[in-house]
Amino acid sequence: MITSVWSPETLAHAPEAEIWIGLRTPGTEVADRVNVIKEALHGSRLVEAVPHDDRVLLAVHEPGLVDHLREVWAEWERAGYPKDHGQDRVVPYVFPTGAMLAGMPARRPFAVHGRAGLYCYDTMTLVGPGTWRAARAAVDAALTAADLVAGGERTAYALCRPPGHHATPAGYGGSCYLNNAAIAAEALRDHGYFRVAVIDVDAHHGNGTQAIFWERPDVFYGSVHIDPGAGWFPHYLGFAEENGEGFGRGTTRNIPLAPKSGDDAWLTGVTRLRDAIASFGAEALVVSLGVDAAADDPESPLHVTSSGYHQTGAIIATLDLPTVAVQEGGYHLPTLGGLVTTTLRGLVGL
Ligand code: SP5
Ligand code: ZN
Repeated sequence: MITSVWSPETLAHAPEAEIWIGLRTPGTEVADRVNVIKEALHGSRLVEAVPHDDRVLLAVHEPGLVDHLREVWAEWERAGYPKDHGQDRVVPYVFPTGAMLAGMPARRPFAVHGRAGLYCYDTMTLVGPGTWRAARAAVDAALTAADLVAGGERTAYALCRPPGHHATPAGYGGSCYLNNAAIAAEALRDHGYFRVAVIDVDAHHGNGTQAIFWERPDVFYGSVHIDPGAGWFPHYLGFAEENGEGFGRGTTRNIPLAPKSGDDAWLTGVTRLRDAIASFGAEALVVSLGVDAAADDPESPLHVTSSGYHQTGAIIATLDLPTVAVQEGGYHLPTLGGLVTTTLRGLVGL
């Protein structure tokens, strides 16, 4: 029904924990997510990601972030934090935000535990031995799916993990390291699609994707998500007033929903985004496909049903555009695979 792209390397990232309000809590973004989605895709064509160079990756992210993610775990281990302190993941304790710097220039910290906060904006998103390999393989999956669509396939799905939509030009957080969806959008631009849209149906606002395309007139970003103003991640961004700036004014659209919203409000939101993308005149589409707005999902209070996800796909399909779907969130392992495949079926008219 659809070609899906995955990589065994995406299993290498094992965050094990999320530090939330200082507490070590079990990680929700687990490697088994890949296995259950892959199982649910049985019967459809599944190909392995093709390695790509860093060109499109570096069009989206600052080289400092990319170098940091590539190196920091090895530096952490070499400096002895696992052996001497019992901390086997990179966890920052100081963040060089405006609150600290007050506009003054920051020095590059000598200590790795100082440097750990340089590109990281929360304590939830740990870096371990397999993090870089998995995040980089997810980028290859997104790029391979974009290649398939540019090569004539109408729809391709990238089983990316770790997810990406919270990763900003120079920052990681929200269980995301590299922004797979933004990289797919940039790749489609590169392949000659003049105007590209990202429709983000993950339960959370994709602050990273929004940041990357904030001033871009050629890439539309639209998201329906749990209202950050009701107390949900990413807390600081994702409000209806955010519409882009500069040349990008009007090419960002946010539809925050109240906790406990179900299919009706959700599908109205998806339809509004569909209409906005049609008026924008997109020639190709990226779907940031999180399924964590489902009722059973532990990470959001939204109540979208399986039928709601099928309809989500079907509404997006009425845009009739070459489409790359990129996996984002979705954390309830027993239903995750079915929610993803039902959305994909809606997307291809099945
Ligand atoms: C890609 C994606 O869906 N990222 C989700 C990021 C939201 N995580 C915020 C978690 C807030 C605290 N959750 C409490 C449970 C602690 N394990
Ligand atoms: Zn999410």
